[in-house]
Amino acid sequence: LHQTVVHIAGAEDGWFRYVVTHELSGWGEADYQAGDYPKLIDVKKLLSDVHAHVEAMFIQDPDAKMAEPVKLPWGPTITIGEVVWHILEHEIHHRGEVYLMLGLMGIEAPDV
Ligand code: NI
Repeated sequence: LHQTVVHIAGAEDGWFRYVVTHELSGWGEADYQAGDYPKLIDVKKLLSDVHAHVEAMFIQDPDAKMAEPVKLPWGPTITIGEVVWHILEHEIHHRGEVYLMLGLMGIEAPDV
C-alpha cells in the first residue's frame, strides 16, 4: 500500500518532469521508493510537492498549456492535456487498489 501511494507521486512527477519538461533524465529519477518516505507526513509532502509543481505549470493560460504538444520519448506526439487525463486515470486506478487493500485489512476507506 505504501509503495502504491509513493508510485502515484512518482508517475505524476515522471510524466511531467521527464516527459513534458525534461527536467528529469528518465523515469528512474521519479521511481520513488516507500523506504525513502517512511512516515505518512513524508508521503503527504511528496504528493503535495509533486502536485504543486504540476499546478504551477497551469497558472498562466491553462487552456493554452493543455493544448501544447508533447513528443513522447517513444515517438508519438500528444498534448499536455492528454498527459493530464492519463495521470488522472492512473491515480484513480491506483487509488482503487489502495481502497481494496484497506478493505482487505478491515480498514474502512475514507470518502472520496
Ligand atoms: Ni502505475
